Amino acid sequence: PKLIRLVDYQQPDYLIDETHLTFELYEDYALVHAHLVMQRNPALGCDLPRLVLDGVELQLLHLAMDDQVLTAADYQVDAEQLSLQPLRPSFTLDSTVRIEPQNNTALEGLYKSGEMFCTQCEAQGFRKITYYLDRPDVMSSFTTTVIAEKQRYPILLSNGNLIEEGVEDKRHWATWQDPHKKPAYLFAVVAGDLWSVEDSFTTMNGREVTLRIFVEPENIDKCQHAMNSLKKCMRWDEEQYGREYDLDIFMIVAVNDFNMGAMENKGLNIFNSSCVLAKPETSTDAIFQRIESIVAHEYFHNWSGNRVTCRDWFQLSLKEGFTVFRDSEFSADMNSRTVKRIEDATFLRTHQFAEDAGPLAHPVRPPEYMEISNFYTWTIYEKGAEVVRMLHTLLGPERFRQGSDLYFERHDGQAVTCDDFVAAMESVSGMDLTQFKRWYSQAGTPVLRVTDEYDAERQLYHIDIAQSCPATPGQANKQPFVIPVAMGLLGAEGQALSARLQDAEQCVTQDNWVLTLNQAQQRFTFTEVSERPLPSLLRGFSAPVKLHYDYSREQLAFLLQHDSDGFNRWEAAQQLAVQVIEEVCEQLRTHAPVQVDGCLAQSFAAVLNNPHLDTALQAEIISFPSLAYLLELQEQADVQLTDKAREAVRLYLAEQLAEPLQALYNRLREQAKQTQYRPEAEQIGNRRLQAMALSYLTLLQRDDIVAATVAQFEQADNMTERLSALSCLVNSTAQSQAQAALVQFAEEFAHDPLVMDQWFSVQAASSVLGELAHVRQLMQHPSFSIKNPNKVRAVIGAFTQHNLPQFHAEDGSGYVFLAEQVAALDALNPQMSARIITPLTRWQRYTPAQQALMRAQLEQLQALPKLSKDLYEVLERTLA
Ligand code: BAL
Ligand code: ZN
Repeated sequence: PKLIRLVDYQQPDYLIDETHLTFELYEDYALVHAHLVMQRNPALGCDLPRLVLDGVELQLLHLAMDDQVLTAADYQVDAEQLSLQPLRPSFTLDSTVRIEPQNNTALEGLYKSGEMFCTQCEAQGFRKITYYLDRPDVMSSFTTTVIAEKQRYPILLSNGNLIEEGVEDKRHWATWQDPHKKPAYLFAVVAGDLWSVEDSFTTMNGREVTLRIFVEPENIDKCQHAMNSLKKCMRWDEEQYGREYDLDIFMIVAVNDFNMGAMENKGLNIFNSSCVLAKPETSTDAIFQRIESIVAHEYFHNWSGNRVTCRDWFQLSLKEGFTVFRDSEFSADMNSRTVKRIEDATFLRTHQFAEDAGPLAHPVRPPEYMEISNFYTWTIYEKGAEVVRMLHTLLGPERFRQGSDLYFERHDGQAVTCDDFVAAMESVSGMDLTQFKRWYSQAGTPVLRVTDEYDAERQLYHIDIAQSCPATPGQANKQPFVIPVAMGLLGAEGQALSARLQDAEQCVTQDNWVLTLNQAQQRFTFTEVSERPLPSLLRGFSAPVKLHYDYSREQLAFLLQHDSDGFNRWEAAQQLAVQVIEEVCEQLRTHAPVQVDGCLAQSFAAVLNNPHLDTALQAEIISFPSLAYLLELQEQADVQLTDKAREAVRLYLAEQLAEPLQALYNRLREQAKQTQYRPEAEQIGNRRLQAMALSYLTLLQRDDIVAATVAQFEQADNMTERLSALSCLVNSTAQSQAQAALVQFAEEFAHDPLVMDQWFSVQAASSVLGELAHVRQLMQHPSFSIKNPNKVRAVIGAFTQHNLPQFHAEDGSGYVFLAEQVAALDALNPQMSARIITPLTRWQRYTPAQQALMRAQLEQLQALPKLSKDLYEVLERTLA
C-alpha cells in the first residue's frame, strides 16, 4: 500500500456535474447503472488528461462515453481504478456494474444488514458501488432510482426529496433527487421492510420539514427519544449558530450492522441502531444521553460537513472537530454543563492522551495516511474539538459566533481546509492565529509546569509556566503552542480573590482570568493581591494539556471544598485520589503495610454532606479515577499492582463511608421508586449517585447489601437501575445471585440484540467474572456474531479495554486472544480489525515482560500472508 501525502494534493482533473444512479436490487446481486455528466476542470486548462476513476470490487458490465459503447481496448481497469481517454472537455459516461451486497462483510459500500439493504460511503465506500471520482472535493447533484421487490423492500430511500415512484409487477421503484451538490461520501441508499415514526419541525423561517425515523417493525416503540432529540437540536442550531435545515424531509434509519456510531448522509442519516433506539425498560441513562448527542452530531453535520465540506481527507477534523465541539455544547446546554465537561475531559485524558503518547500519534491534521479509515481517531474528533474550543475561549463567544457565520457564508457549497476555518476566525477577530495553527500540525500532549511566588510586601503574585511537548513519531522537536489557561485565585477563607493581571489581554471577570501562553517559558504577574492565594488552574479544562502544579493534599482538599469552578472541584478530587492510590502502589511495591491516607474519605464525606452540590456533580467527584486513566499517568504502566492499589483504596473508602453511603443509597432508591423514569438531567444525576453508592457498598460483602441489590435488579422499572444492580452482582463475591440474575436477564431479553450487548459487556468487562475462558464462552452464545460490530465491541472490546487485569494477564493469554480475533476479523471487516487491535498498539507503555508478550503477537499478525491495508498500516506504524 502506498502513502498518500497532504503536500501532494492536486485539484481533480475532471468534475462531475450530475450523477444519475439506478440500483436494481436482487437477493444474490445488485446492478448499479451510473450516468455521469462530466467536464474537464475549467481551473486546470483545456488539455485532456486521462480520466482515472476509483472502483473497487466491481464487475464492469457496460461502459459508454457520450453514448458510444467502449470495449476493453478503450480503457484500462485494475483492482482499484478504471482509466480512459476523454475526447471532449464535456462528456457523459455511462456504466453498469454488478456487485454482491449480500457478501459484503466489510460493511462499506452497499451491503445487507439483516434483511435490509443499506450503505456506508464515508470515507471511500462509494468506489465499491460504482466507478467514480471518489474524493470529497468532487461535488455533484444526485438523482437516484432504487428498484426492488415490493413485498420484501416496501421502503426505498435515498438522499433529498422523493420525486417519483411506481410499481411494475412484483417490483417497485422510487426516484430521489438531492438538489444540493455533495461529495459521494454523503450518498446513501436504503431498502427494507421498515416502519417509521413521523413528526414535523417548523424552521426559523417558517418552512415545514417532515421528520421520519425508520426502524425494523419490532423497534417502533424505541424512536421517541431520538425524535425529541432531533427537534431540540434543530432548534438549538438555529438559535446558537443561525443554521436552518434546507430540505423538505429529514430521515434517520436504524441499522443493526454498522461500523461507526452513525453517518451524516445528506437528508438520510444512517444510524447504528445502538445510537438511536431507546426506551426506559431496555436502555440506560448513558444510552439516552449518547443518543441525544449523536443525533445532534449528525444533524449538525448538515452545515459543518455537508454544506461546507472537506477539500481532502487530511482535513477530516475540519468537520469532525467542529461538529464534536457543537454537539458537546448542545449536550452541555441540555444537561449539566460541568458534568458534560468532566465526561469529555475524562474521555480525552484517558483515550486521546494515550493515543498521543503512542506509536499511532498524529496531528489533528495528519500529513499522510495509507488508509483513511484508520484516521477516524480520538485525535481527529476529540482533540480536534478541543482545538475549536480553545478558539472559542480565545475569541470569546460573540466573536466566535461571528467567525462561524463568516465561515459558513464564505464557503457554503465548497470543499475547504482547516486553514479556511481559522482564516474566518482571524477575519472577525483581527487576531493573528498563525502560531495557534501549530495545534493542527504538531502531535503530542503539551505538558505545563507551573510554579508561583507571592510577594506579600508589594502584593504581587507571579505565576511561571513552562510548556513542553514530548516527541512523537516523525516529530522530534516541537515549537511552543498557544495555550489558553483559564484560572482563578482563592483566599484563605476559600473566597475568590480579585486582583489585576498585568499586561492582560484577556480578563474574563475581576476574579477569573485566561492566561494566553505562547512561549516555552512565561511569567504572568498579578498586582493588588491582598493575601497569599491558592491558584485554581486550567479551569473548565481550558486546553488539552497535562498541567503540573505541586499541590499538597491539604490544598487539594481545600480546592475540592471551595473552588467556584465545578470542574476544578472534581479535578482536585481526582488529583487527591491519584496521590493516595500512588502512595498505596508504592507501599505494595516495597511490601510495606498498606495504609490509606484518610484525607480522601474526609473530603468525600464532606461532598456527600454538601447540600449545595447537585447529585450529578457529587457522583462525579466520588467516582474514582479509572484504572485506564491511572495507567495513563504512569511512566511504565503496571496493571496488576495499580489495580490492587485502586481496589484497596476503594474498599477503604467503602468502609469509612459505609454509613453515609448506605443512607444515601436508601434515600435515592426510595425516591426512584416513587418517581416515573425520565431521562432528564436531575434524575440521571440521582441514579448515577445511587449506582456509585451501591458499587462502593458492594465491596463490603454484606448479605443485606446483596439482598438490596437483588431487589433493585428484580424490581426496578428501568434499565439504568437494573443494569447497575446486575453489574454490582457480577463484580461481587455473591456469584450465585449474579448467575441467577444473568440467566433471568438473558431469558427476558434474548430477542433484543441491543440489550444482549449490555449483557455481554457487563460480563466481559468484569475482572471477577470475565476470565478469558468465560469470554470465549460468551463468543459461543447464539446471540454473538463476529460479523456484527456491536457484538465485537460488546465482548472483545469490553474485555480488552475495560477488563484490564484479565486482558493483561501475566501469561499473555489476553494478548493471544486479541491477536486471534484481529486475524479472524481482518478477513471479514478490516475497519473493525484495525480498530480493535488498539490495546495491543500501546505495547511500549507496559512492563518489559508484558511488552515482549504484546510485541510477539503484533509480529505474528504482521507475518500473516494476507493483511488488509487498514491492518497493515496500523502494524507497520506500531512496530516501526
Ligand atoms: N462522519 C462519520 C460519522 C460522524 O462522525 O458523524
Ligand atoms: Zn461526525
